Amino acid sequence: MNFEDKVVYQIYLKSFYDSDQDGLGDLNGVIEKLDYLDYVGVNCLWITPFFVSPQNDNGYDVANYCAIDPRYGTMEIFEKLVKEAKKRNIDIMLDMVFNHTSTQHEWFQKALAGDTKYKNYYFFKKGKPDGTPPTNWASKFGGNAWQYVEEMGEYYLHLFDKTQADLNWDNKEVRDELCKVLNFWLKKGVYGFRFDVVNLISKPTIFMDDFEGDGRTYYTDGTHVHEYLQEINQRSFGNDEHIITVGEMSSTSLENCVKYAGKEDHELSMVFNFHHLKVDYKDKQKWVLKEFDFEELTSLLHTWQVEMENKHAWNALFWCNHDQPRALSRFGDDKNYPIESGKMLATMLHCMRGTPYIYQGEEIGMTNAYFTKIDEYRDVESTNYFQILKQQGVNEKEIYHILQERSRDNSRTPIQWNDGLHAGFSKVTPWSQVIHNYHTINVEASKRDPNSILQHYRKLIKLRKEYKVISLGSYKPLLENHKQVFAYKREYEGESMIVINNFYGQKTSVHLEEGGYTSLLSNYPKREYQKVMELEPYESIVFYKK
Ligand code: TEU
Repeated sequence: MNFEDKVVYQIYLKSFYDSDQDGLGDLNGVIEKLDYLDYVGVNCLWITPFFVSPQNDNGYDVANYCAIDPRYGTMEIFEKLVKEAKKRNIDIMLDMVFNHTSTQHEWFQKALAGDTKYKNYYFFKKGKPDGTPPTNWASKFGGNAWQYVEEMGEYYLHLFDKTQADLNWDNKEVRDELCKVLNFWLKKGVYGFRFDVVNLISKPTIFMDDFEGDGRTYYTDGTHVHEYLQEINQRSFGNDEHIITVGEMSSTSLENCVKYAGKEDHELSMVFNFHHLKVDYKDKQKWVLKEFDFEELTSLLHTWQVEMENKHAWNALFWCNHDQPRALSRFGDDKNYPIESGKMLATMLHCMRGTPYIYQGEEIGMTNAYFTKIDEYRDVESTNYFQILKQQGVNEKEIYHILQERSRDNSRTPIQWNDGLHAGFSKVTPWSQVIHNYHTINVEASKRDPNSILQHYRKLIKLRKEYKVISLGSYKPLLENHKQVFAYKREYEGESMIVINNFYGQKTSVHLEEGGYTSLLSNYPKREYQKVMELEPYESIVFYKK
C-alpha cells in the first residue's frame, strides 16, 4: 500500500484558474498553479470531469470518456499536466462517472435510434399499464427517476438529471467498454481514479415501487456491486499497486464499506461516505435545516474510524467537496472565529486514520457563497429545488435561507487567488460569481500571513510526512461523552498522539490522562500538557510523546 502518506487536493476545474480568459477554469490553469499546489504540499490531485460533456451537471454528464472538452483543454495539455505534476511528485487522479452517461453520449444516441445493442447499455422499460413510470423512484435532483421517450413508447432510468442516463452494468459489454476507458487513461500516466456514486451501479433485476423511501434501498450497494468492482480492479488499475482509487458511496453502510475498501478484497483503496455530512439534515432530508448534532457527528466519526481499522479497511477523510457547503460555514464559525475554527476543522480531520482530501479553497478558509438571488445560482439541483420548495409552499425568504446553507453552488465559486479583478481567477466575468469576501480571504494574503489557515494546512501535511503515527497509527476515541470536544488518540510503535478539538465558540475544559506529552501543533499560542486543561473557543491541540 502506498496511499497512507498521500494528501489529495480536489480541483473543481471550472472554478480553479482560468488561463485562457473565457470565464471557466481549465487544465492549463492547473499547470500554471502547480507550484502553488506543491507549496501547499499535496501529492495527489483529483480533478473533476473535463471530458466532452454538455455540462448540464458540470461535467458529471459525460458524452465521451476519452476526449477532452475543448473548453477545458486538449489531450496535449493534459499530457503536459501529467508530466509537470510528476516533476513535483504530484500524481493525477481522474473522476470517472460510470453510473451514467450523458444522453448526448454516442451509446445513448444509438439506443434512441433503435439499436438494440445500445438499448441494452441502459435501462429502457415500458411504463405501468396506466402509462405512469415503471417505478415511483425519485431522481436525486428532484422529480421522478424515469424519463419518457415518446418515439419509443418507453422510459429510461436516470437517478440524477434527466440528461444522465443510468448504465446497465449487468451487461458485460458495458463493463468491457468502461475497462477500456480506464486502461486508456492509465496509459496516459494517470495514477488514480475517483469513482462517482459507484455503489449505485448494480440495479435490481425486478423494478418495484418503493413505498417507504425514494427507491434507494433497491439500488444502493446492490447485489453485484462488489463483484463488478473486483472485476474492473482485475482488468485495469489493480495491476499496479501504486494506483489509488476512491469510491464515492452514496447512502452506504459500514458493512459494505469494509469490503469496498478492505485490504484483502481487491476492490478500491478507500471510500467516501457521507453519514457525517448529514448530521444537520432534519429527518435525513437535505432541504430541511437543523443545527448540526454534535453527538451524532462524533459518534459516527469514532465508529467509522474504529470499525474500518478493525476490519483492515481504509478511510478517505473529508469535510468538503463540490457537492457540499463549505465546512467552515457549516461546522465552524466563519464570522467570529474563522481562523480558529478553520484550523480546528483541519487538524481534527488530518490527524485521523485515513487519507485526507482538501477541497480547493478550504485551505485558505473560503466560506459559503451566501447568494441572495436565484439567478446567481448555477446548479441544476439548486434551481430545481428552488421551484420544488416553492410548490411545497415554503416562503421565498426561507428558500433563500435553505439555499444559502445547502446549495452546491456554495463551494463552487471561483478560487480567490488575490484581491484584484475577479479575485485573480479570470480577467473576464467568471461563470459563477466570486464571493465578495475575496479582498481579505485569498491565496496571496494567506501566503503572506504566518498565522493563516493556509500555513496551518501546510504544517499538518508536513507532520503527516514526518510522523508515522499520523499515517499508520491505530485510533482510539477519547472523551466520548464530552458535549463540545472531539478527541482521540493515535498510537504507533511506541509513539502516541492525542488530538483535542473544541468544536464551539465557548470555552470548556477537559480531563486528560497522565502526562509526558508535548505540543506539536495548536491554533492558539503554544500550550503545555496538563491533566486538566481549559480550552479556548475552537481550540485544537495535537500532543505527542515517544
Ligand atoms: O454526487 C453524488 C451524490 O449523490 C451527491 O453528493 C449529490 O450531489 C447530492 O445527492 C445532491 O443532493 C456525484 C457528484 O459528485 C455530483 O457532482 C454529481 O452531480 C452526481 O454524482 C451525479 O453524477
